[in-house]
Amino acid sequence: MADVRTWRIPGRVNLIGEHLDYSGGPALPFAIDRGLTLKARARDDDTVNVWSDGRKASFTVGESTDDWAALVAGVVRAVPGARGADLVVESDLPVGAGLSSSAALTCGVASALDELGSLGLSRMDVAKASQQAEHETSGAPTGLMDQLAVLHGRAGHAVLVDCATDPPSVREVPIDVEADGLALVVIVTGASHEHGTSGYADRRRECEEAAALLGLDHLAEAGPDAILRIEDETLKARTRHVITETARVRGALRAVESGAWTQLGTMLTASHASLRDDFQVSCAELDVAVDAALEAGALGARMTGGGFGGSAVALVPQDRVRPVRELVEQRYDSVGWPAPDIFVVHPSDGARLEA
Ligand code: GAF
Repeated sequence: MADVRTWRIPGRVNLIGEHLDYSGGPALPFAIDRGLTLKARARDDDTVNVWSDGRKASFTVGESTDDWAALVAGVVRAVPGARGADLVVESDLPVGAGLSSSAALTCGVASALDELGSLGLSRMDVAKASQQAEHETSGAPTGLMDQLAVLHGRAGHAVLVDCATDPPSVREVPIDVEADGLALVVIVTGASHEHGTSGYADRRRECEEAAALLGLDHLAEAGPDAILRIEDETLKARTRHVITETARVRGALRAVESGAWTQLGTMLTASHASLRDDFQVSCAELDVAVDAALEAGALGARMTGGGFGGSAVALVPQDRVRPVRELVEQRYDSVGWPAPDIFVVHPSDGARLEA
């Protein structure tokens, strides 16, 4: 019987730099202390068995499926040389919460297939196979930020992912909000979030259209004057988000590096306003969570991830975490929404082989 290898793959929170990866811009995500455990064992045939949440799916290497394991089958197809395997997935990461449960699953499966078959893939190869599986399975033309955060995360660090180059560059950035009495709080709104059917693809198309009008390969290359050169109000607003968000990431990076938390908070909140008003990817549940967190004492708060539901992140003095939780819950309750899941996260290690 082949050895069982155990992988731990985290989810991620994006601190700032939203909807920039596919436009050639920067993002500053970090891996979190919630994620997936994947147990993997090589088989000597071409069958892949997957167990998760009390369910089992089986398929042959190269096959597509349309059941819950479709994403796993997509990864097996995207990893050249993949062989049969038994895979058991356990998760403490809420699914569909904008915390990259899909990237954790796809990167975990690709990493396991690589290791079981001694395929010699780099982390960038794993990230790209994972992205390909996501594109083919969900139809959402996502960027590479999530995969790179999940793979390159490191405890006590954020991951600066700069998509100005292909492949993107990745740099670890130390971050320690707790030393200064602060916490990073995630609010899982419970509002549904599905990039395959949301406006994600529309936003990407709009950014590409704006870049083409400006004669650029990628919209994040645009200078401030670009807004004056676009007449269409929608494309102008999308461009304004990309330009201002790119500048905010640069500012946030300086704030993180110097521990200027009040400034960081201001940039997080400005990022939310831009995503809500210019990029139009927020929703009522996210806006209520952000407003309540700020009202209860957060230094800053914003939606995180692709939006249209999912989660918000707030930078909160430790003695205000409870008031933030109570006010968000109260606001949700007052409009009849289910209670959100609210928890503190810590920048954590990326995907790793545990045993
Ligand atoms: C989703 C995508 F998967 C990422 O690539 C990124 O575009 C993000 O939305 C928005 O910043 O998580």
